[in-house]
Amino acid sequence: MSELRIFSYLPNPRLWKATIAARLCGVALEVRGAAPDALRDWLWDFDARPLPAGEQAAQSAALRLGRVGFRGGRLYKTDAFLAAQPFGTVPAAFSPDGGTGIFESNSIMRAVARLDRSGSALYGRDAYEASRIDSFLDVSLVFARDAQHYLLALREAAVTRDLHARAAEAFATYLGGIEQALRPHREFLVGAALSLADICFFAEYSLFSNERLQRAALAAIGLQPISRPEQTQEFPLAMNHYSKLSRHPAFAADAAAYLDKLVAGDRA
Ligand SMILES: N[C@@H](CCC(=O)N[C@@H](CS)C(=O)NCC(=O)O)C(=O)O
Repeated sequence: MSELRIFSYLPNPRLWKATIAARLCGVALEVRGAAPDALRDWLWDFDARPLPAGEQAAQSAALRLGRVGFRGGRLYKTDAFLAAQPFGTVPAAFSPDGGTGIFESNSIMRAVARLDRSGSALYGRDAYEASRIDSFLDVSLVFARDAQHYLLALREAAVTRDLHARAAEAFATYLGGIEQALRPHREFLVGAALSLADICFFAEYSLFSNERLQRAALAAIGLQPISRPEQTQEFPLAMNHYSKLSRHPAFAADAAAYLDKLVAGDRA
């Protein structure tokens, strides 16, 4: 039986934070979801499910306006969903009885680590390591916020030079910190083993890399992707760490197809 249910659009690198952690510590997850546009015809609920056209009228009380990533679109979010998920966002996780909602992908990942009974120490070996992991998760969220504005603007064909410049600055700050943390020859971001900090870095960098699929839209306004390989030579330790993580079976299970698509896009 699953120990945590998660509803999300798919694929979603932020969901990988939980699925990678679950694979590493043997926690059973149930994931429900579909492609972003398909979620407009889903009922957003603990019992999230596709809403057939014939049932949509009966759910009209659940209609709300989407904001982030679904801007202006109508979404079917039940009152119970909003009671459990007050910000109304996905990924949205629930305890097995649906009584407790957990939101924000970093917190959902932490929930998985707290359910770990395998002794994997993904959330650190003591209070100091756990707190250092939290530090990485916090800076990742700051980066993620700027990245989200930029990526959504790219998706909505509304990117500006200003948004690109802000994303480039956030990227350089984030990668600079990761690079520094791995100096001179550290294998992991915290302590001597893989932790939630590494998983979070991997997921956020993967999501950001999605900008590479919008190369043509960027070129049209005289810009280039920020995460292009030659630029990341500035961050050799961070990129080497990312590349090693991408080959780890627990990471590749989620990321391989997504990353292959990016590489194919670079060659096109
Ligand atoms: N920082 C959040 C981001 C969650 C988020 O913003 N989700 C958006 C989709 S990208 C959403 O669910 N929007 C629903 C709405 O606007 O109604 C996380 O990491 O989980």
